[in-house]
Amino acid sequence: MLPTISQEDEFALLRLNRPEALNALSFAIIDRLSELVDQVRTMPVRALLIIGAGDKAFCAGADIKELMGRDQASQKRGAQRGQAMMQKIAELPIPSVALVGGYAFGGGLELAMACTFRIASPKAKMGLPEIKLGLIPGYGGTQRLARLIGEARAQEMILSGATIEAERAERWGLVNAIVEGDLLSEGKAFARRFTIYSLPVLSYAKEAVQRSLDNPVVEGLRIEADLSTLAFQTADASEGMEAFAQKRQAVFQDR
Ligand code: CO8
Repeated sequence: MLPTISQEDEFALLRLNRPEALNALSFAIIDRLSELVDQVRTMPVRALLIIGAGDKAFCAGADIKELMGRDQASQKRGAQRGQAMMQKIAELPIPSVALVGGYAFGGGLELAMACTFRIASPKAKMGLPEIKLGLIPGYGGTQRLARLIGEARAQEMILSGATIEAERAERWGLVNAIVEGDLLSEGKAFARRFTIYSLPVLSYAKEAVQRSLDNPVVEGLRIEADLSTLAFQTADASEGMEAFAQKRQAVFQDR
């Protein structure tokens, strides 16, 4: 079945819905995800959570059976479709959290890496095993993994196709936290550490950090000066500073 979106509390919850194939990403699923991410932009939500159906997998990657026998042109278009969908997630103004409850392999890990954060259950297993198929990652993995964990570890994972356990993923900075218990409740609790703040200010902060990775530091500092000025001009900045001076809790209104 295709993925679904729903609103739970202040969150958009995107659920991969193909447990019988460990939530593998067919092209129909990628296209649906792309539509759903567009929909998220219109929802009155403060963060996006992405979860896989079933207790075995977040997502086992691109649908390998569908990839077989494709010609060069359709392979390239396919990679670009997956990349574009994941880039849409990365560029959302609200933060996103991948809830990795089991396997996150190949395109599944790439989907998780397109999110702002990843939290994992202790049994989660992650990897980019494309090399074992005679392939390399095609949905952003070669770009995002090194940015997250550094070149040497990214090369180690991509060139060996090795699976890493949740514990090592946390140590390497691939996941933000390992959580026991119900993954969705834990995901909401994790996200509430930042969704309590002003949404426009959160989006400026997220954008400034993201753009630091694509720009030389001098250009990044210019971007930071611009975005921090935009944040400074919000009513929420006035409220936050006033609340500090008055020794009370700030009440942000997303403006
Ligand atoms: N694609 C299609 N079907 C899958 C996939 C997948 N990626 N992963 C699992 N499935 C299916 C299995 O075929 C099986 O179906 P069936 O019951 O009909 O045989 C069902 O899900 C259950 O899987 P297993 O029986 O294999 O479950 P296990 O618990 O034994 O093993 C594993 C779980 C270890 C996760 C195993 O399923 C596995 O290794 N899966 C493949 C992981 C992988 O290699 N992922 C990377 C895929 S390539 C990719 O993501 C990017 C490619 C480049 C993109 C460019 C595209 C244009």
